[in-house]
Amino acid sequence: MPASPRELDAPAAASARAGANFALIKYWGKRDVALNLPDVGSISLTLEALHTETTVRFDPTLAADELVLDGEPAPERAPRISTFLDVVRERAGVRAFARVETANNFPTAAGLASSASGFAALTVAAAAALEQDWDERTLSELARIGSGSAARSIFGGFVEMKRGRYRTGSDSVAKPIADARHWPLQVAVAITTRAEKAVGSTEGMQRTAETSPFYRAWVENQENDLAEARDAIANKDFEHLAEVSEGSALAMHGLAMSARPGLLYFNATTMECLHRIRALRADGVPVFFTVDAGPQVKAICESVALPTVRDALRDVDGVLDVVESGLGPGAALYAP
Ligand code: 2P0
Repeated sequence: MPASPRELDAPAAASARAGANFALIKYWGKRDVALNLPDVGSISLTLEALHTETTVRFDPTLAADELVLDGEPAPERAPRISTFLDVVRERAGVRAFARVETANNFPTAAGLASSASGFAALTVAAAAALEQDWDERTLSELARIGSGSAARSIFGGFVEMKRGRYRTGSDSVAKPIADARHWPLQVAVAITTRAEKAVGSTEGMQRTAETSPFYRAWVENQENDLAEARDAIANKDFEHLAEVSEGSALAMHGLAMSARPGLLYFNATTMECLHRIRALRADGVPVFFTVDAGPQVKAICESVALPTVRDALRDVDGVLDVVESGLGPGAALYAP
């Protein structure tokens, strides 16, 4: 029997920062919905310029968990945070509600995966506030319960998320493959709309797994893509990484389109950007694309190509803005 939870005598707080990440080899589909266990592994880049800062304060006088997002109370998003904090409280053996203040330095609605950096920052901050000396593997496992992609933002640079085999999820964790200095790629994100996406990733993945006739083929092919991407990263083989990453992104979107009803995350500007990036690469510019569950386009390039890529994307009709970032570090505490 676990010991009964400890009451806090006084408030306990900590702050952490985590970079956003996006996958080159995509996560799409879960083998367990409650624990966010992925049906496929994934490989991602953690970003430097786009991050979330989160302060969590466990306070014995609070009657419920509270959430402040970008300076505004956000009670509609609090239940997801509360469910996650219940897991943290249970592991830490502590009973106290918390006030979570979290801010992104990029628009939450812009489709730049704020759940990944958000849950990674919250995990690291909550562990420190409750004086839990959890290792990075455990932090990654916990962050995954908040959001599948958050497991990856615990680490910096190039990161691989493991599918895992255990039903508990103890082996469904991320691990670093190479740090940002190994291959300092740059990213330019073309913002094509500021509207919230129509169907969130969680729902989109479920619909795909339940209704696409191609879902098993997607799962079976993933190990090949992961192995190719690992090799390309180890060898800094840009052309090879471009081919396997674009292939994974297009396969994910093709798969999502084959769900019933089909999921359409691209808009016309998204497609224009993809053609523009392919044309640049055909002209010898080292750049490739990826697209997540929304219409923004991420262009990944060698640093020498960044000005060319940025200007080309700005020039596409319908592109509202281009946000740039290098690769960044993993989630860490900071003094606010
Ligand atoms: C990825 N995405 O690998 C994929 C590709 C979006 C498209 O991980 O339900 O917000 O919380 O596990 O992590 C976004 O999915 O989904 C995502 P949940 P999450 O980056």
